[in-house]
Amino acid sequence: MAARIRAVRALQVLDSRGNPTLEAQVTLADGTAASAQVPSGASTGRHEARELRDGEGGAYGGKAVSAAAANVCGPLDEALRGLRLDDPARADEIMIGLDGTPDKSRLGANAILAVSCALARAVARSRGLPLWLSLAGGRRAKMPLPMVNILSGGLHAGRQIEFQDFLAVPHGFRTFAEAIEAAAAVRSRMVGILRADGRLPDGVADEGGLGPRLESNEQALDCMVRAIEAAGFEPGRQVSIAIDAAATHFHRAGEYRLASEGRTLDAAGMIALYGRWLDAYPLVSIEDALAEDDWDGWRAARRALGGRCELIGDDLLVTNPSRLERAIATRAATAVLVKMNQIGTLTETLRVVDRAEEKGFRAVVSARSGETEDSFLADLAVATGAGHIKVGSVTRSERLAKYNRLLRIEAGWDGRSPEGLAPVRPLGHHGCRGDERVNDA
Ligand code: 2PG
Ligand code: MG
Repeated sequence: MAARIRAVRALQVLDSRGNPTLEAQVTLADGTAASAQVPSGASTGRHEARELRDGEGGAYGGKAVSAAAANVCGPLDEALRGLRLDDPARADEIMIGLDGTPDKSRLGANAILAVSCALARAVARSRGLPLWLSLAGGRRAKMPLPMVNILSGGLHAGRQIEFQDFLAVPHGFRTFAEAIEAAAAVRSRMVGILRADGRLPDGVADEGGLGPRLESNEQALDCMVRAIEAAGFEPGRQVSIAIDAAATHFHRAGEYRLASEGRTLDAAGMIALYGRWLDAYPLVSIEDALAEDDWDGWRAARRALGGRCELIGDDLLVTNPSRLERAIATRAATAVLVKMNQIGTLTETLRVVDRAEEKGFRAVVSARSGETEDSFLADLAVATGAGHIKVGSVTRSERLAKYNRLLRIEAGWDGRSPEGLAPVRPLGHHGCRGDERVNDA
């Protein structure tokens, strides 16, 4: 018989930026207890669910989450206590209903998500299953391919360059362990290259990437190719490049301002720039190529580039079912970035991944720039068979918690192992043209 919820509580803990965040704990009637922590973004999208912070006058310069914690210990505990857990979505539905707002701003997406994840973990534990297997349900669990942050710019690295992430995609390997080893080799060669060029920054950026001062955004791509080669890999065949432009954050009044290069482009100019980069570099995906509400630009981008690389919507889609539907209907983007705290419950997150899969959109499970030691999303990526995971660089323990969890899953430490590493399709190399590969039916 399914267990019942005995109690729910929450605690204010700290994230990787030293800001307060929430940890929720769920105890079941059978005595099982489990907890989960929630992350927080810096380059957030306007349409994300709202995290509740105490605000001006509160502790931690207003960033405290004591009101969100109180919502867990008060109304959420009251609503969930005694609930029988035979339907995994029921608790999330109750919390969504109790909050009553479209963006979870009353009780806080941070409060609701912390409970949602802690509950999923408690259920898995009570069933004696590893989290990924319990989450998978009928889905085909698979090890994901890591997209590893090597160079950082934008809001994560003091805006040295505008583009936010330059990532290594180690797709030419048989296992997750080999893929991570390759990415670590590229990062370590990048340190050597930047040092030799006198550009090695003192610290690391928010996600453990290197945030050097460069002459242009394109120079970051040159450095990526050099580092991949220096690590002994063939660019495009073993290790390719992905970027997160996070273009919302340098978009003003309809224009994309590349201040570090002293120029401004419109959407067509940005698309032309990406087209040139796709000709010259082994680029397999571009995230937030354009701004979060530039739907016309996104449609044009997919027409022009959608057959050559993935176009991932992060700020554009914010893991939101209605925005994903709009992208499907209007043929904007080819993939969705999946961040649980953008929508605020596990159930809605899984719905987005399933719907994306159904419509031929790729899903990339992603961490936030402000993270914790919680490795929930490693299990989520495996459970959904999403194919890709993006959690930052291969340094800093809040990132390694996820990679190391994946290494343990792959090694069979849970007593069961998922299938192999999902192969990335480097679109430019497969002769796939235009929009053909995306199922628009
Ligand atoms: C992104 C994320 C992670 P943030 O833009 O994809 O890289 O950043 O959490 O700051 O939104
Ligand atoms: Mg992004």
